[in-house]
Amino acid sequence: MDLDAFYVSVEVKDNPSLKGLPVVVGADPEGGKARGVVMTSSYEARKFGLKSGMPISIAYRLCPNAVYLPPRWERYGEISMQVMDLLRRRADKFEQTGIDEAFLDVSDRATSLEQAQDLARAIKKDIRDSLGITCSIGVAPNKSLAKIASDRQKPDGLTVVPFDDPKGFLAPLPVAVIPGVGSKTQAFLKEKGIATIGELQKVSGQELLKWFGKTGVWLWGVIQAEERLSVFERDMLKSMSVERTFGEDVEDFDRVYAQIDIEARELAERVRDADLKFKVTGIKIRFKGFQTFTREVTLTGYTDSEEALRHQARILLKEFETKKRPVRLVGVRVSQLKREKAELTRLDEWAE
Ligand code: TTP
Ligand code: MG
Repeated sequence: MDLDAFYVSVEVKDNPSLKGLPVVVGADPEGGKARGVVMTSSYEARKFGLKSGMPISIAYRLCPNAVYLPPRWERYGEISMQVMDLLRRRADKFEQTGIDEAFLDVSDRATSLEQAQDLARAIKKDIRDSLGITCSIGVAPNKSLAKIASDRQKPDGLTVVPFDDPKGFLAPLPVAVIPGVGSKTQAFLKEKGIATIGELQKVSGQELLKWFGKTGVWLWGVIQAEERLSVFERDMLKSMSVERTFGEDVEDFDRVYAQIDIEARELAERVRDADLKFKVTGIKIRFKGFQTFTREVTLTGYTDSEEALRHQARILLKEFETKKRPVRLVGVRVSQLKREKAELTRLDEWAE
């Protein structure tokens, strides 16, 4: 499952008057002069040639009338979590692989392709009815094929790979649909006269190994539909964070410190509510113009102390105080989380 135009979908959900319009989430184009990038754009905007990762200046040239919005990561994280909670209940095994994508192993609960397809339809309905956004799903005998299939009929797609002929499904597709096959690999294969997966399927595993080393082995598994990676349940969050964009860019660094104190309190509370302890503390700071920095520090032990979090975050922020540039966003983050009683951490032992 992969959500459609995710960041933009959330913006449209929260502001339905944007529906049907070209919408871009990313850097402020500043009349075409800005240097940031497009994070994502609505399918209406994609008709003008807009793409994720494209310089915002080019996007602005292609589609000056689009609605350009700054990202609201906190909100996207919230919706992502709600989607994942819905999905998890529908799977035997579940693996979230990005903010808007996940694998569901349903081989126990769906014993036929039809059942799997029905389940996919039910999931799409779930997500639409309860969250008002759409997703695309691929049903396939393995993960790499499911991922490729999920991308075939975006947006709001459902693509089922025939289990008796997965190789035939792949054969007509261009090699570029394989995740990880970028422009360099495409150019290399083109030299060899290979444009489609069908053509690539005729190349022996030995040859692929010669061309690509270990990656060739993986590639062979994908194109021969032999890949058998299991859906891997990650039972815990890797990190938690709180961040805020200031209403207007902040020049007075004391306000940045004050904000980080507030965030540290909120984050420490969330960590304790989840019965977690953390070992790594980090900060994120974004200046006007979107230049962004992160810093982190590993503590000597696990803790859930708000005081420790605030203290470390302030230390990490200090190096940026001298930059004397307007601050757009500041955030605090903890990682290496563990659901266990913390070793007693004394104040002077926090940082290594
Ligand atoms: P994707 O799933 O790659 O893109 P998408 O959901 O916007 O569109 P699609 O319908 O094609 O799936 O990425 C998910 C989110 O991750 C996306 O909404 C924004 C963010 N993102 C970036 O910030 N930068 C990028 O370069 C990409 C590709 C995504
Ligand atoms: Mg997506």
